[in-house]
Amino acid sequence: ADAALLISQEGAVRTLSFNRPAALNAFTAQLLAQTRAALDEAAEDASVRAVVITGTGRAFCAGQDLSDPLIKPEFGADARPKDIGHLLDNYYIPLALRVRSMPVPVIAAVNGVAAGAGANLALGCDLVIAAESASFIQAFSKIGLVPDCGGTWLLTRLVGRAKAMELALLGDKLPAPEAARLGLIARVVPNEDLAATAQALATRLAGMPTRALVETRQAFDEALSLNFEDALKLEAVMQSQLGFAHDYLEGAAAFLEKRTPVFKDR
Ligand code: T3D
Repeated sequence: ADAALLISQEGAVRTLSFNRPAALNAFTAQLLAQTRAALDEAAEDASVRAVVITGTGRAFCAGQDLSDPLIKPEFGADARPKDIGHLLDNYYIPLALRVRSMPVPVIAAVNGVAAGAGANLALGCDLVIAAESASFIQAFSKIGLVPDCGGTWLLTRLVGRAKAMELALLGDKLPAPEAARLGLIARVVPNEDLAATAQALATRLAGMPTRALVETRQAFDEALSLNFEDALKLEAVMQSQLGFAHDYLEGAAAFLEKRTPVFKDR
């Protein structure tokens, strides 16, 4: 139970819990590496059809651990910018890309404060739900940095430039209910319901046609930089591939036969 990352599985749902509650689950290099390795493992494990990411204690994740001994000693007065780049190249970028390329849907169950890279890692997940008392803080500007872990890309697209700039420049705490109203996250639930809601949503997604869900994520991401006609063409390419897959045949047949489908593609 002393592990910085707890890993559990219930049915087809793998849950990863950041577990450094005394430091509000801030990311050390070790926790970042463990999270990425756990996602790699979940990606390779055919028994996993959905992943939930959450935190223990009163925080989801306070972002980079600003006292991480693995990183801090490397910060000489002149070397700091280069070393932050190193940290991003080696830990944050691969982790953010890993989340966004998982072969199964990823749900962030934001149980408490999510700051800096912790906030943006959550926002990069496929479905973000939060406890009523949770909050999101773009803490970067306060320590002289830009939003990272995808923040520049995600925030502007999720809430538009005006709100994105307000959140990023001021770095104020955004309560979860307000985040849901803005469309930054999908929904807010009572604190005591968060874990069960996340598990139920993940279980539901795990029973759905996984490939279609994952290609939907990919299509949405790609469509952001396509014109309408090219988006239509991309949909057609994906649809024609999915049309030959087991899950479409099963889904359509089950509908016509008025029975419950059993999906298995991944
Ligand atoms: O090198 C780089 O910086 C690269 C960049 C990477 C990306 C980033 O994520 S940059 C952003 C880093 N994160 C922050 O700046 C957030 C810092 N934390 C806070 O602003 C506050 O802790 C919160 C708003 C998140 C919560 O406030 P509050 O009042 O509820 O709790 P607290 O008392 O501040 O924190 C409780 C403990 O957690 C405290 O330790 P203590 O005094 O009880 O021993 C605090 O130091 C520790 N803690 C919280 N956040 C971090 C942290 N320790 C290390 N790093 C943290 N980020």
